[in-house]
Amino acid sequence: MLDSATLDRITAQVATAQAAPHTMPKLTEVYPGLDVEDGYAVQDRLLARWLDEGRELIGLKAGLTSKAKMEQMGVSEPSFGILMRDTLDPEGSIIPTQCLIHPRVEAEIAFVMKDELGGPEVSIDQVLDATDFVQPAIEILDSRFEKFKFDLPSVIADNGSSARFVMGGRPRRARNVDLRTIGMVMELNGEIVAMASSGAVLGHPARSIQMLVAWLHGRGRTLPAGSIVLTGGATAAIAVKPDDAVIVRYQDMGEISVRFG
Ligand code: OOG
Repeated sequence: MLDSATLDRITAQVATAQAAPHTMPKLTEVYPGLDVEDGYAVQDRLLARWLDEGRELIGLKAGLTSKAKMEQMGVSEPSFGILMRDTLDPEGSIIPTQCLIHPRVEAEIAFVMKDELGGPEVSIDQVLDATDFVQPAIEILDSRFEKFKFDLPSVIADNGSSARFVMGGRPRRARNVDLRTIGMVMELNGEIVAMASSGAVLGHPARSIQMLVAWLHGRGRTLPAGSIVLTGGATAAIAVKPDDAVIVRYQDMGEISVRFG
């Protein structure tokens, strides 16, 4: 584990790279000792800092949960991150790209929790029982690392490349749709660029929540009622630039769109 002063220094560096977006070298190149736990220690410090600034925690994200994403990024384990309320944009928003470095979009299924969930081993049934509704989401990722290249400890310290996210489409009760087989088709400027089934995320996107809850438990925490959870991109992420229009059509869950300005 890196010492506390080093973790503080890395936190300040990441916070600045996110607030006035610019790239930085991969953290493990500069701090070869940085491991996954250090990455999460940086995330904890980022959260404390953002809460101090009056920002609000609205949920959590799981990332690198599908084969497509793991292969694209060369990372073989999921990561978890935090979602702040001011990074949520309404459906149909125009997202300014001047506030982003090299944005990418991905289609996800979001869960909104009605009950607190905790413990070392919750079942899929317990996840579904604790869920208020599931809803289409587009996550806009923006790695603060050069060329979007990182390893697991570095991307965790960068809060899983989180930049913005949009929720929309048709919210459904989790038990009223078959979450293993929801088709998702992403179009960029009218052309299909990616498609997947929701089962691409660990066989069932509720597994992301299972893993998240187990991970939280290991840190003495639970998933609070009311949390939004992004379960991870089902397809590889697609790069976007100004004037791009993205729409994702979900089977039985409507569609969601976003534009870039
Ligand atoms: C890391 C974050 C991945 C997802 O849904 O897989 C992620 C990245 O690919 O930049 O959030």
